[in-house]
Amino acid sequence: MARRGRGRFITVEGLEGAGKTSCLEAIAAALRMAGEPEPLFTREPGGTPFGEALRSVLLDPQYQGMTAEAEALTVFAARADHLTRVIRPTLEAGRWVVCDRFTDATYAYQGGGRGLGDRRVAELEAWVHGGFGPDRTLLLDVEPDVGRARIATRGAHADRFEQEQDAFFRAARAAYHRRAAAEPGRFRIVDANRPAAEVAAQVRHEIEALLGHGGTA
Ligand code: Z5A
Repeated sequence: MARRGRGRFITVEGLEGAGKTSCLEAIAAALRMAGEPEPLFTREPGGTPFGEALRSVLLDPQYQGMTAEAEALTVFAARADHLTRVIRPTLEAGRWVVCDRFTDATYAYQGGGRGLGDRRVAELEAWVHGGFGPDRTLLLDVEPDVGRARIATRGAHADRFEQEQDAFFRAARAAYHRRAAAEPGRFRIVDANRPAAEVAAQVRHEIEALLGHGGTA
């Protein structure tokens, strides 16, 4: 039997409350409909025991004074572990990986939101994963107010990022837009202000289109 080629690496990005969780379900449905094997679903920060431990630190409101530099380095420490132990081996084995956030989130939140700028993030990106990156990135683009109103209904305690002010999220969204404009071949922007069913339909369409272009490699 012929060995399957490298799996596809799909990332999902967007502000809080954009609907990334529903998007992951729509991706799974599209792949199932196409008869593709179940992908690996993972997330950042996180995806390994070490990465999940760092995620807890990053989200913990008691570390509110963490510097932008420390935050970026922590995110990339988790990513280095995740890439080496989970993402690359899974792709090499021919399986798709779908990741809830990846390095574009660092450009958005640390580069944009915290004001660290693109250059510092690019240096860490070059060190940690060089030319490696997602095959397709779905950016669920939501107005910060709309996203925040959605998560407000959850009733959980706000994490360290959720406690940020509107300016932080506007800067993060602008950074996402710059990333998408710079790499139109990789990004697909999904208007996530729309009803959930419409968002899911576009997500399924984007995955079907990717499969139509040699998805199983
Ligand atoms: N972070 C970082 O700073 N740097 C990095 O490099 C990385 C991450 C990788 C944790 O991420 C934090 O890490 C993140 C940035 C930082 N913090 N922030 N902000 P996360 O992915 O866990 O955090 P999140 O964005 O806060 O997740 P979230 O709030 O769960 O958002 P979501 O997954 O997009 O939302 P959801 O759970 O799918 O939906 C939220 C609710 O809205 C839910 O009740 C849905 O039923 C509802 N919903 C969803 N879509 C719709 C539509 N279309 N209409 C109506 N209602 C909807």
